[in-house]
Amino acid sequence: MLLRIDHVGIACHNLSEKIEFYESVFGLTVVSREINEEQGVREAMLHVADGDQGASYVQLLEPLHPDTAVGKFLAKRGEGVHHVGYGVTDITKALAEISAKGVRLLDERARHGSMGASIAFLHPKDIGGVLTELVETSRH
Ligand code: MC0
Repeated sequence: MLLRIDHVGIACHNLSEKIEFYESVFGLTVVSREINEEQGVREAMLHVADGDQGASYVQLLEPLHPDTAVGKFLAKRGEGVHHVGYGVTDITKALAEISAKGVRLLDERARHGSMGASIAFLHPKDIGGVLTELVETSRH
C-alpha cells in the first residue's frame, strides 16, 4: 500500500532560516514554497532523492498562526519532526482500507496538499504516536 516515504514534515519557527540551514548543511534545493491556508502553514519542499516510485522531500513547516496544528505542536513540543508522509497510488482506496483496520482518519476525504498532491492524515494516537500522512501525487 505504501510506495515510498514522500516527505518528512518538520515544524519550525522561522521557515527562511530553516531553509538556509538545510541548504547549507545538506546541500538540498527548494523545489516548492507554498502557503496552505486550510492547513495553517507556510511550507517549503526540499528535494532529497528520486526513486522508482517517485521523489522524496524534506518539508519545512512554519505555522501561519499559533492556533493551528503546527502552531500548537511547536508550543507543546518545540521544533522537530511533525509528521511522516507516505506515497500511495490511490488515496481513497488506502483510506478505506486503513479505516477498516480501526485506525482513525483525521481526513475522511483527501485534501489539497503541497505541489498539487492529494493528502489525508491519520490520527497519531493510532499510529504509535506518529502523525501520519498519505500522499497521492502525479509527480514522478
Ligand atoms: C499532536 N499530537 C501529536 C502531534 N500533534 N503526536 C504526534 N505528532 C504530532 N504532530 C498528539 C498530542 O501530543 C496529543 O497527545 C494529541 O495528539 C492531541 O493533540 P493536541 O495538541 O490536543 O491537538 P489537537 O487534538 O487539536 O490536534 C492534533 C491533531 C491535529 C494531530 C489531531 O494536529 C491534526 O489534525 N493534524 C493534521 C493536519 C496537520 O497537521 N496539518 C499541518 C501540516 P496527548 O498525549 O498530549 O493527548 S499540513 C501539510 O503537511 C501539508 C501542507 C502537506 O503535507 O502537503
